[in-house]
Amino acid sequence: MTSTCFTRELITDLAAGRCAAVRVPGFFTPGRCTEVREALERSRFDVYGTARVDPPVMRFGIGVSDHMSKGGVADSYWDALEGHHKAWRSLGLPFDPFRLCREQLGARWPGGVSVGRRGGRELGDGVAREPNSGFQVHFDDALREYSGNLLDSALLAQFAFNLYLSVPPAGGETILWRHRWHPADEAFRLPGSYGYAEEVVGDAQSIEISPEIGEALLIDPRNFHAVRPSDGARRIALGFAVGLSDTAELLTWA
Ligand SMILES: O=C(O)CCC(=O)C(=O)O
Ligand SMILES: [Fe+2]
Repeated sequence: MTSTCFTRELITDLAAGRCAAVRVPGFFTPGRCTEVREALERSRFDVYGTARVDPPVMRFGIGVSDHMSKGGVADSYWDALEGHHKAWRSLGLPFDPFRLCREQLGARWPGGVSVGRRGGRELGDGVAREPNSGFQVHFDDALREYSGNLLDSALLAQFAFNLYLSVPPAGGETILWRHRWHPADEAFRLPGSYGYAEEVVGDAQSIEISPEIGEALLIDPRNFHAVRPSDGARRIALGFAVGLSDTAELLTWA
């Protein structure tokens, strides 16, 4: 679905599985994209843990997936979060891009949107990710990845939000399959990786999205998805996970 904004109806349809993805072109103006992109391009990116994430994916800011421990969140995450906020502040942007994303995402959602909490503490608000060599076929599901609730609230549905700041002239497509995790899929798991061999999706129906600069994409990441390698330019997106809580709030984390 392509829309001029995230409506209550589209978010509901995505949560209910009635549509696979919501695209909002022009979510950020070209000027805003350039401002954030140029600041990021001047900055040093880190890399996701390379044992789990191969080919490597660069990131600016932290993600909870690097700090999972025994089905929970390691103390190292909370320590790293301070550095994360410092790094984003050091970009000197005149606006907070993740706040802006949240505000625009939740503008028509009656329950509002805020950064999720765990044990009363706010989680990370988002991360800039650069999967120039692509993302393996994978799914994201906090209910499977963590024992108990990741957030202080129970979740009814989950989304992945991406806002594209830089896209390559070729490659970099996001592919989404109509296939959700099933125990038999573990036979296709790449050893030690977050990803699966592409055969896992079999002949499932798929859609291919070539994101545009300034576009926001909201998907249900429990459907298997992948990003193809980029050719010719960096592929940089702001991203965070979104949960729909049992109190009908949208809660974000990274
Ligand atoms: O970069 C994208 O288009 C999707 C990345 C992804 O795997 C996610 O947001 O869960
Ligand atoms: Fe994902």
